[in-house]
Amino acid sequence: MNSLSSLTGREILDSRGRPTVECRCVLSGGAWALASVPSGASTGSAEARELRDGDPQRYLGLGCRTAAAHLSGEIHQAFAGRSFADQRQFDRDLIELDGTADKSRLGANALLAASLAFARAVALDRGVPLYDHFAGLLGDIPRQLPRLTINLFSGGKHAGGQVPIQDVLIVPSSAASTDVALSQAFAVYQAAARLTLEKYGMRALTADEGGLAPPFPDAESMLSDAVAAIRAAGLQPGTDVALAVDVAATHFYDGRHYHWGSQRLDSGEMVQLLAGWLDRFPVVSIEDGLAENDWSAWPELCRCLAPRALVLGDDLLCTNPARIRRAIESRSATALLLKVNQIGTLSEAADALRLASGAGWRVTVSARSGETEDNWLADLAVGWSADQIKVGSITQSERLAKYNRLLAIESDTHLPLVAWPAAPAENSGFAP
Ligand code: 2PG
Ligand code: MG
Repeated sequence: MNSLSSLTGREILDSRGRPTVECRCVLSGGAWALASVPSGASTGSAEARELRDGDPQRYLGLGCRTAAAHLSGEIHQAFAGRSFADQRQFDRDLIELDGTADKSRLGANALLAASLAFARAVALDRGVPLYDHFAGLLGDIPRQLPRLTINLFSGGKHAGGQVPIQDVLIVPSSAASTDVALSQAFAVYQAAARLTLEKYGMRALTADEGGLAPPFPDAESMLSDAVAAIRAAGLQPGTDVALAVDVAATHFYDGRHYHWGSQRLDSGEMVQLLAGWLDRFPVVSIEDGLAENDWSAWPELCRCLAPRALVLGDDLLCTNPARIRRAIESRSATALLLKVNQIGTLSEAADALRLASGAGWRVTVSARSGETEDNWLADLAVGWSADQIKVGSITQSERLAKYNRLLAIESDTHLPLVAWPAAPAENSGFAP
């Protein structure tokens, strides 16, 4: 491989107008690439730490000038002129240079920007598509395209908290291609926007990821409105289009109780509430149904939901191999939500993916609520043959960058779209 000539960091803005980090990586042969990193709002406490400037006079302390300066300064100094055997060596050296367990010294945002920009520059240098290069990091080839899970309705931290849960997503479960899945998502989204206007008397206001966010009276209205929108779009709920939910329960848990409207639910009651949804709605995946540290209740959640729905861990797992191992051993989940910036380097995210797949879990590659127009996530989901991808809604360009890239990859590769784990209509108690 050509040696690395330079790394340069820059502060740029994400889809919420908040600073984030972009890195430019130049190789000695002339190949160069940019990559930028996303940022969450409903973050898990075990996530690697973004470095923020903390100056209250500027972007409420959220500036990323220090992280960007580390890229152009210390990281560049340590890496320029060197050759790396592979991505793993590059990432290992980044982690060693930082020297902290949570990447807080140089910043997980700086480290991930470097890790991604290096991968993209090497792919360009090799003359291969980024998805092929990502697959090569696992010693694999791309085998399938991920099934889309698309944000329709939003609540929780992404929508001002009008309902406790964060997202109701649609899953075009029988679509044979990304192209068809997106056209179905458009039809359902339009129907949902009309329904919002009729039922709540307001234009379609959207949340951080473009999901519609009317004043739902409760979480179950989000599910029944989603079913109504699927029907109004001329599609069959549960057969053509199923539902996924990100409960994001960490964010309404006080350590003992879940604050559910005016109710206080204990863990067992929360599990029963979610299990009841599977009988009444075509829900095929439940993410963070319990809080990230409510470990003792997760096995019960798994027993009650699986195999009818995926039990997907986000805050619970934080793309962290140690937490994933614990969840596998305690049978606490059946699927991993993989967010590369939760762990901070590509190689560690690859380790997380290997662990989860090795346990027979499904994997959803996910964007963050604060995104940029960069589209590497689509290549990652294809290269790592993820089962699902979660990008957000279909109305904002930082989301469309990923969907459009998936469309391009689909037409270039003709890879098959992965089947949903089981036909939802057969598998769930929900009668369409
Ligand atoms: C999530 C993500 C994306 P955030 O909880 O799954 O929807 O949100 O990036 O705010 O953590
Ligand atoms: Mg989540």
